[in-house]
Parts: sequence; C-alpha cells; structure tokens
Amino acid sequence: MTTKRPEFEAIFQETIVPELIAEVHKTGISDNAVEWIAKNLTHNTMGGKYNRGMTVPDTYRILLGKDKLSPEEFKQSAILGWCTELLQAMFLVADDIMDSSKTRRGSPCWYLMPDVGSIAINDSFILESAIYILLKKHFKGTSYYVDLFELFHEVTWQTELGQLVDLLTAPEDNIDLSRFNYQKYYFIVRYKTAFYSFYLPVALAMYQAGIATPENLSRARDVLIPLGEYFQVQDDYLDCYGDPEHIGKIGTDIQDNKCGWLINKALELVTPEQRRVLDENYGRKDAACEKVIKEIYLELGLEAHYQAYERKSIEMIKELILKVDESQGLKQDVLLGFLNKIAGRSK
Ligand code: DMA
Ligand code: MG
Ligand code: MG
Ligand code: MG
Repeated sequence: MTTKRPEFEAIFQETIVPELIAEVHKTGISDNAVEWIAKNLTHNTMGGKYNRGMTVPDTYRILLGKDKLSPEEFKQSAILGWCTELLQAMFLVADDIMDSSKTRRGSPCWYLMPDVGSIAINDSFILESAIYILLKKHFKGTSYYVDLFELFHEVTWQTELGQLVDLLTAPEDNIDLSRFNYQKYYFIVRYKTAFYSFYLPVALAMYQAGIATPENLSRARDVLIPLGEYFQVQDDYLDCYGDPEHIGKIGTDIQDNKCGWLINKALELVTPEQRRVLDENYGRKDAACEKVIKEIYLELGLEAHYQAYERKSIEMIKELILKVDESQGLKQDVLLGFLNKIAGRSK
C-alpha cells in the first residue's frame, strides 16, 4: 500500500507544525512572528505533489518487506519525508525569486504574497533550519543521526551548485545561445534537481531501514540520478507546454534565458534562418518574443521529439532497474515505484 496524501498531511499538521511552533515559542518571540512562521511553514510546504516526501515511507515499507507500516514506523519515516519537503520548500521560495516567477502551486509565489517581499529570503532560511530541529528532536540517539545530517548537508550543497550554474548560464543581459550544450545542461539538472529530489528520499529510507551501505547507496544513486534527469526534462517541457492551471505555475524559461532541454533540442535541429530567429528572441523579457520562440519550437516538432525522449528514458531506466543487485537488501521495487510515480506525468 502506497502512502496516501491525507495520512501524510496529518503528520505535518498534527506533529511537525505544532512541534516547530512550540520550539519557536520557547524563545519568547512576539506573537506576530509565531503566526508568520506558521504561515510560512504551511503555505510553502503543503499543497505540492509530495512525490519526494511520500517516497520516504513508501521506500521504507518496501525495504522492511511489509504491506503496511505500524503507526510508529510510518510517523518516523513520514517525518523524514517532511524534512525533504521542507528542503524543497526552501529551494522553491528562493528559486521563484531568482527566476522572477509569478505563481506556484496555483497561488502567487511566496515573495509576491501581500506583505512578504524580501522577507521571503529569510523565510527560506527558516524552512531549511526547521529540518535540523526535527532531525534533532526525532533522530538524535539513533545510530544513523550523523548520516542523516551529512546527507542533508551534501544534497543541499549539490543543489546550490546546480542553482548557481543554472543562473550563471542564464545571464539577463548577455544572451548567447552558443554557450548552451547538453554537457552543461546535464550538469545543471543533476545538481539542481536529481540529488535532492531522487537520491535524498530513497537514501533517507535506506538509512532508516539499516541497509545504507556504501555499495547499496551507490547502486541506488546509479538509477536515481538518471531518473532525476528525466524528471527535470519533464519539468522543462511542462514549463512551455504544461497548462498553468494544471501545473500550478506559469513557465518562465524562455524569457529567463534558461539552458533548458527544449532550447538545447531546438539548437540541434534548426536551420541557419531559424537559428537567427532564436538568437533574436530567446531570453527577452517580452511576451511577443516568447511567442516567436514557441512558433519555432512548433516548426521543429519539439513535442514529438520530447515524446520520443520520454519513451527512451523510461525504457533505459527500467533496464537499469532490472540490473540492480537485490542481494544486499536494496529492492528493485523501490526504484520502479519511484519511476511509476513520475513516468508520463503532466504536472
Ligand atoms: C528547479 O528548477 C530547481 C530547484 C532547486 C527548485 P526550476 O526553476 O526549473 O523549477 P520550477 O520550474 O519549479 O521553477
Ligand atoms: Mg524556477
Ligand atoms: Mg530555477
Ligand atoms: Mg522549471
């Protein structure tokens, strides 16, 4: 049985928020600050797909070989799941500022909410710090406490490096498509997305289940990183072709001059004339230029190229999964389950 949203959300509302708020109260901070933190936590951490968060209890259950976790087992792994969602919340609050995005999960981005503005920067730090408060409260004394810490620190660092290269490759005032290539692209997506979104939740459950040997971790990583790359290609596709009502966000990649999958694919296929049009219109903060780029994408049949990429990726990842050695406690079903959560997604 896979984790259901209501049981996962109940842990947040009944355990995570009250505990964090109790911690905040201990400082004697003013009531309006307490209310602010409660709002920051709920607005930015709830309402997503929870692909990352719910994968922790889903993985833990499979690794223990059970149909259902006990309430205590579920709670412990759901807390680690919420720590991954807090990390995601921290990155998204900052990412939306850096990408000049307008909406997230169907609401205005946090920094655009009334009275928030640049307080959002500090709010993202608070979301990150909440992770370590929860880890201390629930895992200090376990044999793997330091491993959890190091894992969060490592993937946070990797994500920050990925975000840095994502931003450095997309300067606002110096547009030069000849600097884009797949090598840069795959560095960006591996670092900014794959480690924290795919490796992290599975590795957390592996520590909890006591099977996180270096060999098992590296077996898992060898599948989860390609899975994360595929996920970010989907994200790039949806940025242009997703329905904003359905995906909850309005795409910004073309106007932001991002080194995304679609522009890299386009650069591979263009005629010199189409290339000139891309050079003149990509990365401009102008809806008319963005429309011209989308017309070129249409001429190039990028949607069909994406569908072909998607089929090939799913196939390739399934093959990788079938080769995973299960003799040391890792289970192919963990990886297959994660693949099935995202394969062919439209949001
Ligand atoms: C996402 O990149 C990476 C992080 C670390 C949030 P993105 O800007 O493509 O994400 P989104 O499309 O959700 O803004
Ligand atoms: Mg973004
Ligand atoms: Mg971004
Ligand atoms: Mg995106």
